[in-house]
Amino acid sequence: MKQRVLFLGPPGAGKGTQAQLLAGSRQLLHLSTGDLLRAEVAAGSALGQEAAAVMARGELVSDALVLAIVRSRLEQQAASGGGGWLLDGFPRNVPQAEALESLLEELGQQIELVVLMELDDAVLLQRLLGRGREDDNQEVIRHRLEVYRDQTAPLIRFYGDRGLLQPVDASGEVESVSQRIDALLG
Ligand code: B4P
Repeated sequence: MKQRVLFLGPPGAGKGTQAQLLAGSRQLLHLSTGDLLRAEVAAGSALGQEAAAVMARGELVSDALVLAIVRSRLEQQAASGGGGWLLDGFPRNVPQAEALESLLEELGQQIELVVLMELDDAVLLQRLLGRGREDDNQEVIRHRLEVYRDQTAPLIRFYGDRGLLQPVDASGEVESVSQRIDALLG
């Protein structure tokens, strides 16, 4: 069974929804940089204050900040005996992906699968408007989609070249998408 997995895909593809389900059923550590950043914002920490305005504009928070969060969680897990993990929403650009490679090399770990969740823009927009989070208004969503195309989509090639990428149709019921992803983990 593959147990070191990344979830890649545009905003609203359902990365968070599916990662949570899969992490629960396979007992993997679920690391969502989006959730971790929102928790910092809610706590009013210095880190959260730095992230809040950037997130509200639909842009990417600084690599250094996000990397520090991921590093501390993965190191913590490795120190407490290791185990599988599921990274949701990270990496989001090539520098983050390169930094993750170095970190995993330090930890003696490897990515086993990258799930690419694919969905039409019209459905993404519909789902995000339905969710109604603070950064889910038309204008910000459009900007997040542009940021995805410019900065995150190059990771499709990055992981494709490494033979790790598996595209998944992210349309339809949550349960159907979940079954498609589950089959990829073996
Ligand atoms: P994220 O928290 O990662 O959120 P997302 O990409 O918008 O959504 P996701 O794809 O997880 O969709 P979800 O399951 O919630 O990012 C938010 C912000 O955080 C970024 O814009 C950025 O500023 C910052 N950030 C995060 N990581 C970063 C990083 N590494 N570097 C820099 N900045 C970073 O699903 C969306 C909606 O669809 C939900 O309402 C859900 O219920 C619904 N849904 C899901 N599956 C469905 C289905 N099959 N059918 C119908 N509805 C469905």
